[in-house]
Amino acid sequence: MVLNRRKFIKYSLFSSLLTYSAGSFSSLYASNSNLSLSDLNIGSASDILLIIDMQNDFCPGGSLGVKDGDKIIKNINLIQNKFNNVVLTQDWHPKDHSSFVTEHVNKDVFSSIDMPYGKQTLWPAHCVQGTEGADFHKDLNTLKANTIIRKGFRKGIDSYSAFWENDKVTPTGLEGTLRAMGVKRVFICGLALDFCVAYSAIDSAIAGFDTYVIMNATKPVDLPGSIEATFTAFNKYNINKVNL
Ligand code: VGL
Ligand code: ZN
Repeated sequence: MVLNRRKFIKYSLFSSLLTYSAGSFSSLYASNSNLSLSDLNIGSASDILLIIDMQNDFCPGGSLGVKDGDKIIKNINLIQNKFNNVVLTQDWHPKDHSSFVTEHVNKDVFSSIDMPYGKQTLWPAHCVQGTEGADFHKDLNTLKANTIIRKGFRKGIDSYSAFWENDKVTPTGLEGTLRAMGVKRVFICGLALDFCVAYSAIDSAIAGFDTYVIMNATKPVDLPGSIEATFTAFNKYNINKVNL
């Protein structure tokens, strides 16, 4: 995605964290933990791998393509082999979804508007139900997943988190599914680190699951302030950073 930073600073979703200064992201982003998946004895019935939104529109060439978004697929497929429980999420919007900038008059892409449930970033149209952009990337192994959670399919509500829509009252059903399965630890990878991965990790931690984000199997959109806000939230909610 091509972003004009100066233009988007004033539109940051994270308006309370407008301390953006050029160059701060790469150093923040590089501050991964030394924790390795191989130290954590993963793969029991109480561990789940949650793979967020590995769809064509979030990969290079897609309408909301994340830089190098496709480069993490190799690691994601390797990681899947270590888990017995795998859940995929799929952003799944109607073609007139209210988060699309095309549904609003005189609004810029990546600006934000007030929705009944709070601030909402306006995105280019993406992941429209039944289109190629909404399909999983062809290199992603989708055979291992036992559950696919679709989100964002209600016209008036966006959904970043795999657990709750952005109104924070409409559940996706994932929490109940994980509880019924006896899941205790949730490992999260996919796209994008600073939006759907971050919101999913926060809701996972709030739900009481031990939550890990696999840093070398995720990539950020990187709007001004978004990575910094993500890591601040990871500290606040005791979300662990881990590497393959
Ligand atoms: C996402 C923006 C809009 C994501 C989904 O998967 O991070 N970002 N819809
Ligand atoms: Zn979306």
